[in-house]
Formats: sequence, structure tokens, C-alpha cells
Amino acid sequence: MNIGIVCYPTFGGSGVLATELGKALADKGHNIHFITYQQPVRLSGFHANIFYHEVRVPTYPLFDYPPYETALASTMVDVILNNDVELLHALCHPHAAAAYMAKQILAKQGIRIPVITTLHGTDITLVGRDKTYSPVVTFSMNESDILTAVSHNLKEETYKNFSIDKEIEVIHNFVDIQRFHKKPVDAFRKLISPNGEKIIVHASNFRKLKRVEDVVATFLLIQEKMPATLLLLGDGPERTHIEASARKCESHNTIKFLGKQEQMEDILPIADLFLLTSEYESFGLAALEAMAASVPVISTNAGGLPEININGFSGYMSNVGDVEDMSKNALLILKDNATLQQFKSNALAQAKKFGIENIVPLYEALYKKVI
Ligand code: GMT
Repeated sequence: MNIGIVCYPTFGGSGVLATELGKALADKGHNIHFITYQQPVRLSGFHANIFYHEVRVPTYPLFDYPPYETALASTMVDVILNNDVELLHALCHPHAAAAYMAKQILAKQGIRIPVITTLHGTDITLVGRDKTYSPVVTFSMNESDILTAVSHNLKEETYKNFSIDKEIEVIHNFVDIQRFHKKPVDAFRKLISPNGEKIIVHASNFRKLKRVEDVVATFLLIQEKMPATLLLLGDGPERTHIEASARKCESHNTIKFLGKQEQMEDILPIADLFLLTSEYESFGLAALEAMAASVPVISTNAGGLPEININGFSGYMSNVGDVEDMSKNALLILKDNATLQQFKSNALAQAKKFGIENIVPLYEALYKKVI
């Protein structure tokens, strides 16, 4: 099939989901056309079936806000006409609205282009719900030929917050186990933890909703009981102030900010524990990637997290903000090597349920159905 994928190219989970899906589909022989304003971060290297079409947004002195969606819809039309694209897969807001526009333009030329829209998270729960966007987001969801959500929780949230008159199919996010299930590099582990300190990792885009301050607070409580090092991966609006307050801690040398990292599969395998303290996650792709690297997860029980993290098996869950409980649970896992190894293998077993080979065929089946 010739498939157009429209997404944000950034480090956010939706960009990762779209890029990994595109790569997996390309490996299965489909032609994938990414239509976005920048090469997606995880789309490195050459693949004969993957094409990247950059959306260029010309500026003009009168435009305070260059019309991105117009440029996006026009690029979609151009790409579809010149590459025999058979369907568009949009990662919801604002891509579904632009896809609707492209679909209507092509309909006038007698060309039918079905649109599949995937709801993944903050596009719905935060941004899309805002009154400024909600009418367009609701309309474009209802006009999509097929709507999918990455968790049951997000499906329910969407029904609760929008007037949706069609079925939402749940297709969970997925992970490429082969990629993350790697042997930890001993030299790297030694560098981070020269005296065998436990390595605790968090990765996010440091938005308020991730509550990274709870990650640091949980870590400090763990550290009262055992030597540990915290690696904070990613960057975003909250990083500056969290970094400033971490510097004031007595043990600031054990908290390391590593910034944005593309090679998560090289870092995660050296970790003993992954912390995800978010106030909300529709799914929590970062936690799934950690589990695929055999890293147990201490998370909140918000949103879709209970659909992936199994309490007492792949890790533990606590109420949002309960850093005491999170640290107690972390210590339960880290208390001895046998327990840690058990949680590590449980985490991997749990991640395997979301293996790419189980999930990608579900999207393929939808594509076939809609074409
Ligand atoms: O929250 C992020 O880090 C980015 C965000 C996005 O919109 O790209 O992630 C959302 O989509 C991911 C992929 O489906 C989900 O795994 C994340 O849980 C979800 N984030 C939230 O809902 C807060």
C-alpha cells in the first residue's frame, strides 16, 4: 500500500509512534510518505520505501502566524497526486483537520482518499479540548473514516469530552523489543555508577504535567536508604527550574541532566528503575520503552498507565504526587538482586505484549478495510 503519514516530527510520543509505525510498515514492503515540517527525529538512515516530504510554510510580512495547516493540506494534495497515495493516517490535532481539507480538495477531482485518525494524548486531553480548537477537532474526528485511540482510557476521555458519533477502536502503542532489549554496556554503567549505585532513569519532555519535581523528590527519598544515581533525559519548559533546585540538594552530583537523547536504546538497558510521575498519560510510551529494555517502572496510576504497568509485576503504581509511596515501592524492587532480576524479567514479559509484531498488523488491517 502507499500510505501518507501526517504527524509532528518532534520528540513527543506521537511523533515516535508515527515514525516507528511508518518504519515497521516500510519493512513490510509498504511505501510510506511522511508529510511534516521537519524530518521526524527517529527517522534516521535510508530506507528505500520511506519518503519524507517537507511542508514548507512561506512567510509573508503581513502574517504574524504563517498558515501551517493550509501549507500542510496543499502538500498532502501534491504528495497524494504524485505518489499514488491511497490513504492518509493523521496523528490527530491539527493533522486530521488538514487531512479533511485535502480529502475534500481531492474529492472534487474524483479521487477518494480515506483518512484514519489516531488519538494519542495531549492533542485530545489538553489541546483539543480547549474551546479555541474543540469545534475543529470534534469535526475532524467525526469526519475521519476510522478513529483509533492508543488506550481504553483515552477512548473514554474522548467520548467524555467531545461529541463523537462514531466508534473509536483501541490500538495500543507498541514497541520494537529487538531494539530496546540490549545487553547493557558495562563500561557505560561503570561510568555512571562507579561504586555500583542503583541507576534510576526518567525521560520526558519536561512539561508541567510530567511532574518531574516528583521524580527528584522520589529519588531523594530512595537515596536516603541506598546509594543511587538519577539520570534525567529530555528537555522542556520545566527543566531550568528543576535543574536549579536540584543543584541546591546536598547530593546534586548524583542527579544528572542528559538532555535530549536519540539513542534511548543504549541508555535504558543500564537502568535499574524507570520513574514516570505524570499527572496524566494517555498511554506512557516512555514507560513501555523502559520495560522493553527490562527496566521495571514506578509510575502514577493516571490515565492509561494501568493498561501497561502491572502493579507488583512490571513495577508499581501510586497516586499522583504520592512520592513517599513511590519511593517505598522503588525500594521494594531494589532491596535485593533476586527481586530486582524478577521485576526486570517481568517488565520485559509485559512489554512483549505490546511488541510491534502484534500491533502493526492491526493498523494494516484497518488500512485494507478503509481502502
Ligand atoms: O506527553 C508527551 O510526552 C507527548 C505526547 C504527545 O502528544 O506526543 O504523548 C502522548 O502521546 C503518547 C503516544 O501515544 C502517549 O504515550 C503519551 O502518554 C501521551 N502523553 C499524554 O497523554 C500526556
